[in-house]
Amino acid sequence: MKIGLVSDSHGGTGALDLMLSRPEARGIKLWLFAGDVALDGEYLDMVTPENVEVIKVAGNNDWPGTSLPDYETLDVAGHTILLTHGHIFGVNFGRQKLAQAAQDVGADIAVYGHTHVAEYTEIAGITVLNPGSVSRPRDERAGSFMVLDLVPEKKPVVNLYRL
Ligand SMILES: [Mn+2]
Repeated sequence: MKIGLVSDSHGGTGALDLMLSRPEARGIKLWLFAGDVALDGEYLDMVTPENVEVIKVAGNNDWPGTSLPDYETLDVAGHTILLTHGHIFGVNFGRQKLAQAAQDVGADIAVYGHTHVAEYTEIAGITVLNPGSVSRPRDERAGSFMVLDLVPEKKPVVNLYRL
């Protein structure tokens, strides 16, 4: 199953439109939006077809006007994903706490945002993913998103795309 990962659009809904226009984004039925800002997650939900699900969590810039959770744990295609913005796990200072939190909820994949820097790494057996910021990247000039391909019993396949 292909899952889109996107984060930190910060009002840049044009970047979300650009992302959705990309061939790599076609056919994705589940988007995970890792926060900042929540309204863009609602926009993504609005501009995708009805059978496309968007799951979103709160970012640090989504406080206090949101009822979104700080994290979600999802069982998808034989894998368990912890989705969170990451600020509550101090991701600017390392991803160990995040990996530990994933382990604590029985997740094998952690998806976060907040740093605006794309990352694909493994910490203590946890696949740790940051799709970067789709509209305000701090690693390269072009915004980014990821597509995660999940098959039960297999290692996740991860692709990063630049707009
Ligand atoms: Mn943030």
